[in-house]
Amino acid sequence: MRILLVNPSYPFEEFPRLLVTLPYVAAALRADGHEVEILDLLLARTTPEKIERRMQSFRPQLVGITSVTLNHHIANGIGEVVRKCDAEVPIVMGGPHVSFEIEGSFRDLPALDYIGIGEGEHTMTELARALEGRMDLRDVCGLALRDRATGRIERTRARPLEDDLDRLAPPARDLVPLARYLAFDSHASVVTSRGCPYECIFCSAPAWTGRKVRYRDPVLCADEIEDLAALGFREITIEDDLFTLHRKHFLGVCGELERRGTGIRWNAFSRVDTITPEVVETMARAGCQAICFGVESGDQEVLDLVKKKSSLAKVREAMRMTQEAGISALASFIIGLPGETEETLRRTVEFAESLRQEFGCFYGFHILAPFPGTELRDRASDYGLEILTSDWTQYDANHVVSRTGGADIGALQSVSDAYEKTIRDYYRYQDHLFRQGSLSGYELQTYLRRRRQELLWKLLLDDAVETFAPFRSADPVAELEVAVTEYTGHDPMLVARELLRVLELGALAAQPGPDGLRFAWTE
Ligand code: B12
Ligand code: SF4
Repeated sequence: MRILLVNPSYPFEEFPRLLVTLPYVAAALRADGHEVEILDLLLARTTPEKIERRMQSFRPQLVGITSVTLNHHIANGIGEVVRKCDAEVPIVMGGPHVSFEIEGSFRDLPALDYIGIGEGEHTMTELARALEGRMDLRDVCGLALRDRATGRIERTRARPLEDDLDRLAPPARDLVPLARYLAFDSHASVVTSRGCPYECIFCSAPAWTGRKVRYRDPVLCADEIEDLAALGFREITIEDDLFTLHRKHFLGVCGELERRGTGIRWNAFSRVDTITPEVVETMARAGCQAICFGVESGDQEVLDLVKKKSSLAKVREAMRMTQEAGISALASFIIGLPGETEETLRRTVEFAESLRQEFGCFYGFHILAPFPGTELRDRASDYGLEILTSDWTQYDANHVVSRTGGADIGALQSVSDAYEKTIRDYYRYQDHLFRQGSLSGYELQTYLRRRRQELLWKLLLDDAVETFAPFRSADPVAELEVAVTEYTGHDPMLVARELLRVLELGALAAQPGPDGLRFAWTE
């Protein structure tokens, strides 16, 4: 059967990476004999025309759409366009948001027929089989289905988590517009394990990827990373909930990477209490350049209340060890957690700043969003938390959507705003250093990446290149450079260099027409 999988755009607070989400689902479907296409709109603006075009050219017999809470409204818009194009085609959604918000998701999108709850590889394959009449729909595990005639919603038996991750077909990255990701200098995601045994109340991991952790063969993980390096990706993000959890697995992956000497740089998520000098030194030798730690709060009582099971002393220790190993540490904080007061907020800001001053680590603040699937959302009142809205567009971790008794909304928002301002000031300072020629090493590399991404982002999100008048001169690329410079206001040298790069990569291609040459991003 012909199956179209769609990845909606993301409201860009953070820069996008090449995800494995739909490539895993697509690989499983392909291995079962289906013809699969992915319409990946992550590095694009989602417009009805793009969806209509693909619906017409591919004529799918099943459409699957992924989303997280933040881009769920965009996924709904895609579902509506799909339904307008084809009144019959079954539509299924999956991902962490819809899995925990079944009734609401059906309500928000009348065109929705199915929800794949939890891991999608087997559920989607069985759903396709059932739609082909090869098995009974009600035997497909992990499915919520709505009867079109009666509107009744039913759930089938739960889908067990896949125990043997090595059984899964490797992610079908060939189905996504790789050239765009390379043009964008994106990180490529790799998942070496699924699950986390901890039970932090603000996190959906325990209910989502499960408390029993499942590991892939380290050799296969290193193969995948090597393949990505060969494709031209310069940085990998290991997306595991907690990469440094299991010593044998973690040493296995790092050992393979070190032995192969791929030279590829990567980063990962960790907990401070899993860090030892041996751990960070091993990671550094294997190419790790940054570790993101969920520190969450600078107040021990808040940490205890949210079941983080860590201590401020351990945070300091981990930051020191990471710095000594030559790895950048990023401390991630959540403000507005249960127990938050203006005093704990002040302590958190001071603690974050002390980590920067003492250990040179970066830090980031996010405002608490009590996501579906978290203990905190399910038992909000037990934790003294008032949820102010379920408008999912506000769940971007930059808006106040809940409140504790002790800290008012203005106090939370002002910490977040002050942090945003610090980042903007830092960017301006970097611009100044760059103009003076005093940036070097990793700082220069990240600066250039940011400039490049700002430029490309403007072009991609506005669909700008496609709207330029056709070029008729003997040197259309030079004409394009002038048009892009005028449109974006970016430095002409940067524009010339970047356009050349994206044209060489094939991410942008020239299309001759009757009235001249036009350029367009390839899908
Ligand atoms: C990569 C990632 C990101 C990326 C991209 C997110 C995206 N998808 O667009 C970035 C860095 C942008 C990001 C940001 C955030 N993220 Co994030 N992120 C992840 C992460 C680490 C990995 C995702 C992944 O690749 N997983 C591996 C693949 C195999 O699993 P999967 O994506 O879930 O896909 C499977 C199933 O969902 C299902 N499925 C998915 N789609 C479909 C479709 C169909 C049709 C079917 C049938 C099945 C199906 O099948 C897939 C294969 O099994 C997950 C944690 C995790 N371990 O999953 C969190 C996670 C998705 N993020 C989360 C959160 C909370 C955030 C932040 C809000 C965190 C924060 N406070 O900063 C921010 C947003 C900040 C902002 N202001 O924008 C939550 C999601 C909560 C939610 N309900 O949306 C997660 C689950 C982490 C957690 N445990 O809490 N994140
Ligand atoms: S915050 Fe980190 S340690 Fe806590 S449950 Fe989520 S993934 Fe696990």
